[in-house]
Amino acid sequence: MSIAATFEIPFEQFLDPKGKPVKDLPKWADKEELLKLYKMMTKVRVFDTKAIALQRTGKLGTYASCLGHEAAHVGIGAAMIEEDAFCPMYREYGAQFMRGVKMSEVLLYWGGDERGSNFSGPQHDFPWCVPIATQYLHAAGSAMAFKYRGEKRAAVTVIGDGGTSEGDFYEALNAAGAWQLPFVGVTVNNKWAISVPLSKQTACETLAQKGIAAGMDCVQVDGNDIVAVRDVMQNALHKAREGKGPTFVEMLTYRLHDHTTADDARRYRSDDEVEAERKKEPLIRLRQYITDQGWWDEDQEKVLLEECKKEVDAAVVEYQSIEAPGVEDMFDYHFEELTDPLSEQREIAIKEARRNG
Ligand SMILES: Cc1ncc(C[n+]2csc(CCOP(=O)(O)OP(=O)(O)O)c2C)c(N)n1
Repeated sequence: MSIAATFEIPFEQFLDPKGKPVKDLPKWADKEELLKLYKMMTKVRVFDTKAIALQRTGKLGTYASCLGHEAAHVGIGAAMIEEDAFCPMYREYGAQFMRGVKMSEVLLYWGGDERGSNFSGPQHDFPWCVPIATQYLHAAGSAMAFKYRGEKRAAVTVIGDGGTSEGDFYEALNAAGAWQLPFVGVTVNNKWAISVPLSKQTACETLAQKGIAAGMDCVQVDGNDIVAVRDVMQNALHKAREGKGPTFVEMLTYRLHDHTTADDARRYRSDDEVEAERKKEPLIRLRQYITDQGWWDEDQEKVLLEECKKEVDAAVVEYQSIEAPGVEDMFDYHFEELTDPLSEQREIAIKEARRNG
């Protein structure tokens, strides 16, 4: 038997877990840029910690933490341009803050108010997508529209490792590959899909290789190394906007918090595993690198944490001061026209809401 085809999956990393460069950093990774990325990752972490505290004290419905994913998310956002479209799942706040989504909007959404998805910043981005994998189809569809209209824009979407087992995921990749769409699909491989470990999810050696079957360039990246994430994303996006086809990117990272605040990961993950992964988390290594360069010190760190805390606290005040939507919204935004029984129910709901204050 001869070989019909062979494939390789490249792996990209610039900073090792201790913040030491494994090769020369790309030109764009200068002091100004790396400090900007570090500050944003820190802001995301402070926000995440506060959001969990809000949920624990009954001020948010539930919340999906992004602890440990800061480099993956901020790196994605940093590589995108305004004209691109982002189709997120439900925990990519770092990418969204980079694109102008407000912290108070994220809080509003997890507080159970759909108006949080009406972003004041990016008007072309999609709302959070909790049904796993459907966002991949939204991105493929958007990318198809960009190509059809001859626009130099790309659609970016994110899915978890578990999500790559879904049919929608494969269908979107197939369409993006077959039609050579300006599409960049990311899988943030955090090793767990709630309680299902990667080893039970797939027999694939890498998730990146799932894109090979769709005929697209595939790459695996150290998702805790923001330099690698941003660089790979920048290249993939440039290629997409130039009409040179889609890319599928696997980012290796780890979910350091529970899946959401409704879950207790201690029931299925060992403390040893989590502690080993904590040592590789993204903020430690970038802080070490910028400190080694003489660009960062403890005093700057203290000032930054104070600034982030203030900004997050202000967002919480803003979130808490937004008046709850009227009960009529659930009728007005679901139906073009109300049938008689629904109109009646709408009136009853309004009266009841008034009566209960
Ligand atoms: C279509 C669909 N099936 C099941 C669920 C329930 N569900 C919510 S999150 C989740 C696991 C997702 O894991 P993964 O894709 O690895 O992403 P992660 O949350 O770990 O980042 C599941 C099964 C859902 N939201 N949508």
